[in-house]
Amino acid sequence: MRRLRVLVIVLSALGAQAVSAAGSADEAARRGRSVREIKRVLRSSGFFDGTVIQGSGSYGGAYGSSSAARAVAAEDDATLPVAWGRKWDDVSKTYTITVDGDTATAVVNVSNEGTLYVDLSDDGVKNPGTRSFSTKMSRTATLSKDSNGKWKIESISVGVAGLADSSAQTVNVTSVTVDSSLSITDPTSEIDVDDILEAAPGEEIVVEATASNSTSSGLSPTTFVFLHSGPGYHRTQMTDDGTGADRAAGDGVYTASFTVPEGADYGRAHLAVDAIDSQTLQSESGPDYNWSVWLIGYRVD
Ligand SMILES: [Ca+2]
Ligand SMILES: [Ca+2]
Repeated sequence: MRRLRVLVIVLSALGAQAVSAAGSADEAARRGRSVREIKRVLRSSGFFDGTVIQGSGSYGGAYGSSSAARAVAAEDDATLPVAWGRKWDDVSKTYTITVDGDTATAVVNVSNEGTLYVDLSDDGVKNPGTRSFSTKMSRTATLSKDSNGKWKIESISVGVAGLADSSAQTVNVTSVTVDSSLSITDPTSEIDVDDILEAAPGEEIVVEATASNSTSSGLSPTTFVFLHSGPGYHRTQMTDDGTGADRAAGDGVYTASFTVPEGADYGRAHLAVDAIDSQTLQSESGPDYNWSVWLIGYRVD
């Protein structure tokens, strides 16, 4: 009798274990479904699509002329090349998704291999020197599951890009203000999708940015700052000369504006603030590429 009772207890314990194993298998399957659904939501959102976050060949202009190329006035003056650009050759992207009940967080990391083209000879010939580089971009999002069981993006961070070897990077974007309304100083803090800037075709958007650079190049300026906007990521130099939309000369706030094109596709769009160490562009062969980018989404409607 006593032996039977022990056997019953053992069987009960085994039964409980089997139920628990089936439960965690269900739970694992549910999580797997959620992760697949979240990836799909991220990919179809327009905030993580291939062109934007991967940085395709068109990002930054594969080979665009500098409108502001100027004569060297002093030995330590940094000038822009006759033409320069970048091409991204190889890209890999990883999604890290953590599901906790009806909320989830996603970290999207992108690694890029690319080539920098710098042409210093004003000879009407495209004959740039080339340098290869390795860069990375990171972006986060928070999602929640609605009452219909569908995952939705609640908030999203700025995309932050820089060198794969961050110890070699001296330049950093430190703030971006869009249309005096959206101001970002911490690129890791997420913006509620309801607060994302909305713009209509034909509307002018003013972008102001600051950047830091710990370089010892001694060049002036230490950093060139560019704005990329619109389809094809048209590149415009941001200036700190007090003209146009720039409120004050020499205050470290670089400004540029762009007009949302008439006929622009409705939906998600991006602008990017792109800070490059000026020494990178003083030679066709070196030193190594040194840059920082913040990628900011907006909505055309
Ligand atoms: Ca040339
Ligand atoms: Ca300024």
